[in-house]
Amino acid sequence: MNKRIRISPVTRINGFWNLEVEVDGGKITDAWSSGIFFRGFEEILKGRDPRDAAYLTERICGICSSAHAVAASRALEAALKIEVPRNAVLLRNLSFGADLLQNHIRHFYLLTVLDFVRGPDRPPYIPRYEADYRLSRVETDRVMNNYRGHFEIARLTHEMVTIFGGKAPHQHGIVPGGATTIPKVDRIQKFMGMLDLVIKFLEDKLLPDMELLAGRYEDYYRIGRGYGNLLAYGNFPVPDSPGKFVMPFGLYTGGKKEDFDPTVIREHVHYSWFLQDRPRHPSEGETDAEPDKAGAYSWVKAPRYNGRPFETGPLANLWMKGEYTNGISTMDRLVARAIEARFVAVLMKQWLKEIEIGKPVYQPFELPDRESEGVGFTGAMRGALAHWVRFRGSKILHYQIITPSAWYCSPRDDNGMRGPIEEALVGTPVADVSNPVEVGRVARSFDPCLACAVHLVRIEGNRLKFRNESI
Ligand code: NFE
Repeated sequence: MNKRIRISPVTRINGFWNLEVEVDGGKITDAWSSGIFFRGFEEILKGRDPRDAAYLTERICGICSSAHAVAASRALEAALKIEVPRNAVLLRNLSFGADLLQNHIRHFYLLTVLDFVRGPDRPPYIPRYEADYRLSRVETDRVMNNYRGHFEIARLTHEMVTIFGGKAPHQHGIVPGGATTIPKVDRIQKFMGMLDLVIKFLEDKLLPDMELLAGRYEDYYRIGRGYGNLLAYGNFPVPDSPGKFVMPFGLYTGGKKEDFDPTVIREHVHYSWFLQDRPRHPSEGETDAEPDKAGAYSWVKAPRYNGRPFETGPLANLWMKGEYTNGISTMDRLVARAIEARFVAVLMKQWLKEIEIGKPVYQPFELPDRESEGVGFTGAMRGALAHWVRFRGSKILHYQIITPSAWYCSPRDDNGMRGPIEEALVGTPVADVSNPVEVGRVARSFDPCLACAVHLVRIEGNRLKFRNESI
C-alpha cells in the first residue's frame, strides 16, 4: 500500500528541514527535500566592505563558519591576485582543520550514532524510532560511553580553533590577505598537545566505533547510493605551491573522473521559492524571494554542474585524492568522513612543525577603485563551497554563495531531476512506516546543514521575545 511519510523537522541536523517520502511495497519510491526557512545572506552583503565578507559570511552557520571565512578571503584574494604568506597558509589550514575535526567528531557521535545504536530509555534519547538496533548490550555501552566522551574532545577542537582564531565559532583568525594571529612557541605547543589528544580519540574510539557500525550494518553499503556523482573543490592549500591543494578539485560521474570547470555551474529555481528567469551562473545569480510561488517546495536552490546533480563531502574529497574508492552509499559516506578526520589531523601535526616564528602572516593590500570580480573555492567540512564576489572600492556590488548542502539538499531542478538526497532515498527499504529510521540513516550520512543551504533568518515581528531583557 502506498503511503506518504513527512518528517518535519528532521532532527539531529543543522537548520530546519522537511523530508517527505512515498513508500510502496516496503520501499521508498519518491522523495522531496525541503529547506523550510527563508534566509537571504547575499542581499545583506550588498553595499558592505568586501574585506568584511569573511566575518559576515561566517555568521551563516555555527558549525562550518571557518569554511566561509576561507571562501570569502579566497574570493577577494583571487579578485586582487593577492598571494598570502606561507605562515598564513599554515595557520589557516590549522584553524580551519580544527573546525573540520570538530564537525566530523560531532557529526559521528551527536548526529549519526543514534540512528544505529539504541540510546538509554530516557530523554533526550527518547522519543525515537524503534528500529533494528543490531549492537549487543556490551557494544552499545561502549559506543554510548564514547558518545559521552566526545563532548570534551569536540570542545577541545573548538579550543584549538581559538588558539589561532581568537574565538569559536565564527573565528577571527582568517581574513583576506592572510591570518591575524602571530604564532608563538606556547601557542604551537598548546595546539600540538590538544591535537595529540584528538588523534588518540579518533584512533582509539571513533574509528573503531565506525568500524563496528559498518560491520553490523553492512547492508548500508548498498543503500542510499543516489546518482553516484561526486564533486570536490580544492581544500588545504599546499604551502609554497600556489594552486596546489592536498585535496584536489575534481568530479566523478558516469564511473570516471573529470576535471572541474567552474563555468558550467548553474542554479535552477523552478521548484524553489525564488524569482528567476532561467538557470543562472552564480556570478549573475539573484536572491529574490517569492514565497507564494506555485509548485515550489524549498528555500534551497538547485545547483547543477553541466545540468547534472552532484553530491559532495569527505567521500568526494577522498575519491579525488584516490584515498577511498570503495563505493558511494550511506555507509561509504560515513566511513569516508571518519577516515578524513584522521587524515587531516595527521597532516595538521606536520603543518604545525612548518610554522616559521617571526615570519609574516599577512599580506597588506589596497581596494582599487575599479570593478573587480573573484571566486573563492574551498572544500568545507561538508564539501564543495564557493563564494562569488563583485565589488568596486570598498563596496560589494554582487555576492552569491553555493554551499555543499545546497548541492545535496537541493529540490528538483528545472528539468524535474531530483536533488542528490532525494535520489539517494529512492529504493531505500522501510521496514515499518511508523518507524522510518532508514530515512534518517540515508539522509544524515550526507551531513545536511540547512543553515548553510539557505542563508539568514529574516526576523518578522517582535525581537524581544527572543531575548530575556532582565539579563
Ligand atoms: Ni552550515 Fe556548511 C559546511 C557550508 S553547508 S555547515 O561545511 O558552507 O553544507
